[in-house]
Amino acid sequence: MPLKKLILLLIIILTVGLMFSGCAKEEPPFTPETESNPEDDPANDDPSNIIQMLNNINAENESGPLDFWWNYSGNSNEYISTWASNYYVSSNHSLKINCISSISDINSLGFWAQTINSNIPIGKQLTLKAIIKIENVIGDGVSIAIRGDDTTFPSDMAEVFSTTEGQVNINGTKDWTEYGVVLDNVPSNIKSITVYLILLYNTTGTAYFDDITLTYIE
Ligand SMILES: [Ca+2]
Repeated sequence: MPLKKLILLLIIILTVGLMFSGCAKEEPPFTPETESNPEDDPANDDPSNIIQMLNNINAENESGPLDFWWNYSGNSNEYISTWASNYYVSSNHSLKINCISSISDINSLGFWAQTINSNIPIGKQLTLKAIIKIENVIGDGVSIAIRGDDTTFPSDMAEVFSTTEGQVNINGTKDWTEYGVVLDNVPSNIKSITVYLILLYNTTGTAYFDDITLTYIE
C-alpha cells in the first residue's frame, strides 16, 4: 500500500475511534450496594411466595405523625428523629436520626420502629432489610433489629431478638447500602413483632433509612 493511502487510512481509523470515545456514557440506574449474601436472599425465590409485613415501607405516607412508624429520642431527647426529604432511595422521603451531643452526654439510643401485631407468622423465618445512608457516624454506630414479644406491643424483655449489632459495623460515612438481619423461627407464643432502625448508644452523626421490608416465605 502506498504511504499516502496508509496515512489516510490511519487518520480515518483514529477519527472514527475518537468519535466513539467522545460519546457521553449513560449513567447506570441507581443500585444500592448490598452487604447481604445473595444466596440467602429470599427475593431470589419465587416472589409470589414472599409476604411483606410492614406498612409504609418507603416512608412516603404521612398524615400528621408519620404513618405506622414511631420513634424514640433517647433519655434526654439527644436523638432527633425526623421525616427527611433531603436524601431518599424511593422518592421523596426517608427516616432520619441525628445526634450531635458530645459522646460523654449520651447514655441512651434513638430509633424508628414499627410494630405488627396481627397475622404473626409462627414458625417462619423473618428477614428485615433496610437501605441506609450514614454521615459522620462515630461510636457504636447504626443497627437494625427484629424483636418478638408475647404481648401485643413490646413490653419488658423481648421473647426473641435478632440484631446486626456486633455482626455488621455500620459507621463512618457511606452512601445508600442495603443491610439485612434474620430472625430464624417465630415461637408460637409471639403476639407482636417490632422492627427497629437504631442509632446506637454512644453514637453521634446522622443515619437515613429507606425502603424497609420485613418478609417471610409462605
Ligand atoms: Ca422513600
